[in-house]
Order: sequence, then C-alpha cells, then structure tokens
Amino acid sequence: MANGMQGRRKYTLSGFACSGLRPSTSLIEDNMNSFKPLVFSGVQPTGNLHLGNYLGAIRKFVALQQNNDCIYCVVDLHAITAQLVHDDLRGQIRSIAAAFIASGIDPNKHIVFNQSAVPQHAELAWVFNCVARIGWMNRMTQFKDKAGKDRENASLGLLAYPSLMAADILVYRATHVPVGDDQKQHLELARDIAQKFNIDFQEKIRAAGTGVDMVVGEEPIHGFFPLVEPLIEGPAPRVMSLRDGTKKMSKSDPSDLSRINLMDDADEILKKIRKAKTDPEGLPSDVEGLKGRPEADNLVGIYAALAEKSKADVLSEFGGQQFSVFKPALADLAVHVLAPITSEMRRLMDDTSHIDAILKDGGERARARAEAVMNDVFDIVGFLR
Ligand code: AQP
Repeated sequence: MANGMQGRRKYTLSGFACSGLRPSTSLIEDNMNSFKPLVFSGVQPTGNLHLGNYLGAIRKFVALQQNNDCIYCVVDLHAITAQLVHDDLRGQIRSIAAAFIASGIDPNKHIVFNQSAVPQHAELAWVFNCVARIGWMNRMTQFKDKAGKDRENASLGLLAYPSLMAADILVYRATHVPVGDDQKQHLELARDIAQKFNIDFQEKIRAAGTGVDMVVGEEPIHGFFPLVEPLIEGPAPRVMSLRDGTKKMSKSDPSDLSRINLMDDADEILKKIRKAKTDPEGLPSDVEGLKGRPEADNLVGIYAALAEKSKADVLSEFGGQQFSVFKPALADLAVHVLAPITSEMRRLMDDTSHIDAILKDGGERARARAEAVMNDVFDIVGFLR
C-alpha cells in the first residue's frame, strides 16, 4: 500500500486525550500550515445501536464536541452495501440521529445529518474509487468478514465501502475521526487515499492554490487532503460479544443476547448480563489475571468504561469476587448510564418531525461545506463545469 502510515502529519485538537475521554489542552503538535482541526464520524443505520457503538464511538463524539468543531453523520449510503433492501431504513436513520441527540450531541452547535442528503459524499467517493487500488480494498478485513466465503457475490459497494468512508471524512477535509478499534484499518486506508491524491495531483494542487504545505515521511509536499488522525483509544475501543469474548459486539449478530441495545430496558439488560458467558474462576485482583480470559476481560472492560475507571480500579474493588456478585453490579451500572439515554431516545422517536428538521438543517449546513471542497477537487482534477 503506497507510503501507508509513514510520516504522520499531525494536527492540534483540544478536548480529547488519546488515552481516554478526559480533556487535554493539546493532543498533538501543530505548525503554521496545519489544516483547521475538524472532527468527523459516522454510524450506519443498520440495526439496533448497542453498547459497543455507544462506548466505542458515540460517547467519544459527545466528549469531543466540548472544544471542537464536529460533524456527525448517519451514514445511510453505507447501510445498503451489505444488505440492499431494508424494512424501515428511514426509521433506522431517525433512530441513530435520536441516539446522537439523546447521548448529548448538540445539533445546533455542531452538524448532525444523514449522508444521502449531501451528494458530494458519493461524488468524492467516485474520484477516490479511481485513486484507490483494488488490491487495497481486497485486503480489508471487514470486507473479508462481511463478504464471507462467497466474495464474488458480494456487492461492489461492499468492496468500495472504505473509499466512500474516506470521502465522508475528506469531503470536509476533517482531521480527526473518533471510531472503535474495528475501523482502524479503514482509516489507514483513508490516509493512503489522501496521500496518493496529494502526491498524484501535487502540481495541480499548487496551481489551484488550495493546498497546504505538509511533510509526508521526510518529504515536504503541497497537499489538499489532511492525513486523518484516528481517535481510537479510550476505555472501550472494542466491546466484545456477551456470548463470545473473541467476537466483536455487533448489530448484525443474529443473537440478541450477544449485545446490550441502547433501547433495552432494565430487565433485558439484567437478563443479558446474567446470561453473559463467563468462565468458572472468580475475578482476579489485577489486570494480568485477565489474560487468556476474554469474557472476564470484556465484562471488566465494560464496567471500567461505564464507570470511567481503569480496569485496575475495577479489579481492586471486585478482585476475588464471583461473577454472581459482579454481574448484578455491572447490570445496575449499565442501567444507570443507559436508562436516561434510552428514555430520551424514546421521547425523540415519538416526534419524528423534530428529528427530521434537525437532519434537514444539518444536511444543508454540511452540503454548503462539502460543495466548497468539491469545487476545489473538480478544479484540481480538471473537470470542466
Ligand atoms: N463492538 C464495538 N466496540 C467498540 N466500538 C464499536 N463500534 C462498532 N462496534 C463496536 C463502533 O461504532 C461506530 C459505528 O459503527 P457502524 O455502525 O458504522 O459500523 P460497524 O463498525 O460495522 O458496527 P456494527 O455494530 O458491527 O454494525 P454491523 O453489524 O452492521 O456491521 C464505529 O466507530 C465503530 O468502530
């Protein structure tokens, strides 16, 4: 893959420490020619949002909005890549938007919208389809997992998913992307696409006068797109299935017992945690003791993330206890954190006109920004308009 992850170009972003959710003054170095820091992320409307989506992504979105310009997107174009026909795609789109707002995202200060409202995502994705190489896409583990054994029969959209994801971010020239650990490879690819575009069009970018001086590896170049910084770290970068501690918690897992949905009520949460797979040992007194015990590690990690503590702190409280003691405490904590979000989501979903108005307004504001970037891209590529 082109020059890959070499030569990280970093941008200043405040309000987010790589190691967790607590504010920091300056995440990364800056220089005079830096891109303006901008946070972008998205969630697919492909089913019930779960605790993994919340802890791995949405809660970071909320923390980042305190000190940064943020754009949060319901990525509905992505939703048809793995499954073309959905029973209620509009309802799913609204429910993701409701989850953003119920979790605390301010759609007035920031932008909340659905991807299909801004056609520039698809336009830039086409350009990126011509920048990216088929071999890069074939290596994506998410494609391999989702396509399964019958790869020839997967949609072309599923293969090109990471190219659209790069376009989602770069159509705003966003610099930082909070995601769960499963999206790391896609963000590395977004960097590769940006880097290849910057290098291939270097002279045209200079001629258009819209670029930024950047150093890639040792080499100074004049680029148009930032090399995005993933914001993955945090207490729960990958929440695992409650039924199998080696598998990611996922909306598309056929077993509802594998995940805690944001819309689950207290009884359901208690039932799912009580039935969560564990091993016969009690909890260890230190983090080292979680090694080789994926289910125990996952439950302790979930507790730590919900309580905003370290795993070591959780084990200093529960070390030596049986799961019969730990599981009810975990269920109580999960209900305590999630219940206000669930009830606000329900309230918002009762008034879809309010959500639709938020998405419409966000779509208009996003489109204005994306249009400006796409005008520059058209100039750089050389399309006649
Ligand atoms: N288990 C997880 N732990 C931590 N973060 C997670 N995310 C997803 N699962 C976990 C993060 O949630 C954000 C939104 O994900 P998405 O819906 O856009 O796509 P996904 O990663 O494919 O999520 P799912 O739940 O597994 O959906 P399906 O089953 O439809 O594929 C992303 O930032 C993701 O990292």
